[in-house]
Amino acid sequence: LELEAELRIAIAEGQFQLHWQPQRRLSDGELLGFEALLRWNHPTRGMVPPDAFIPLAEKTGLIVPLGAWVIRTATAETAGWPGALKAGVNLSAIQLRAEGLVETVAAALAASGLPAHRLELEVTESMLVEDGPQAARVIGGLQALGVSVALDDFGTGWSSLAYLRRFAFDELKIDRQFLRDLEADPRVEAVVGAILGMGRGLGMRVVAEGVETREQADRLLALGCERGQGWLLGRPMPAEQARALIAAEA
Ligand code: G
Ligand code: G
Ligand code: MN
Ligand code: NA
Repeated sequence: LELEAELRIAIAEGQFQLHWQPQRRLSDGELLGFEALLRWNHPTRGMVPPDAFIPLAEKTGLIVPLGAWVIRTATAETAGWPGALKAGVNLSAIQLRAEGLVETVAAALAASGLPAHRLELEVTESMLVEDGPQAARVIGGLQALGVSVALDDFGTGWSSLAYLRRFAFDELKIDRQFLRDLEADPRVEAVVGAILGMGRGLGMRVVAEGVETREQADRLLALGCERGQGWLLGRPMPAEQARALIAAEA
């Protein structure tokens, strides 16, 4: 079968699942929330990573129903989590462009009972480049529901600063490529320090992605970065495991 046909079957038959990766406070490891990462549990190919099917799902428009499934499932799986734990969900540019995203999110919040402020939708710069005014309307509509919006993969695009001016993001996620060279290269440290300063000035939370070592976490803390996500802090895991982790750390 062609991958596209398989993708249609997979959506109809529910072959997808979400894995949840922890986000933590760097100073003491306190859990702050989790990001949902989509997985395709294929009957013969095994676990297919998103990079292998999201581009095709975008090209065929299947990302719209698939993305709606992600939003419904993410809100349903996290509604019972305690306290202020956040649930992060990645959006595709195609979802932002399609009709009905705000309605889909509102309906998922209502059906699950998840308070809007605990849902955080992650967008990337490239979405804003292609669809400026439409993106601004949709992001505004989402924030009007009480949902937070994060700018993901920050620092990898071209014109980040214009977007920071135009959109009131709640959170910036520093792309993991910066973490790799953080200790070795003082220029990287200066850039990360500057991103943190902008975040503070604009009242945005800043999260470092791809934190793999204690040394990186300590470096980030010294620069004033309070939040992180990455293998040091937790691998992506199924919802039941995330629930157990939350219970164990409560
Ligand atoms: O673990 P990782 O391989 O899961 O993710 C690879 C890429 O796929 C990342 O860029 C991530 O943002 C993206 N991704 C993961 N889950 C989703 C999703 O539900 N929707 C969209 N649009 N992208 C996702
Ligand atoms: O684009 P986005 O930030 O949504 O992508 C998240 C991606 O980063 C996923 O593929 C996830 O599996 C991966 N990831 C999460 N933590 C780490 C880490 O510490 N190191 C590396 N190399 N990848 C990570
Ligand atoms: Mn993300
Ligand atoms: Na990222």
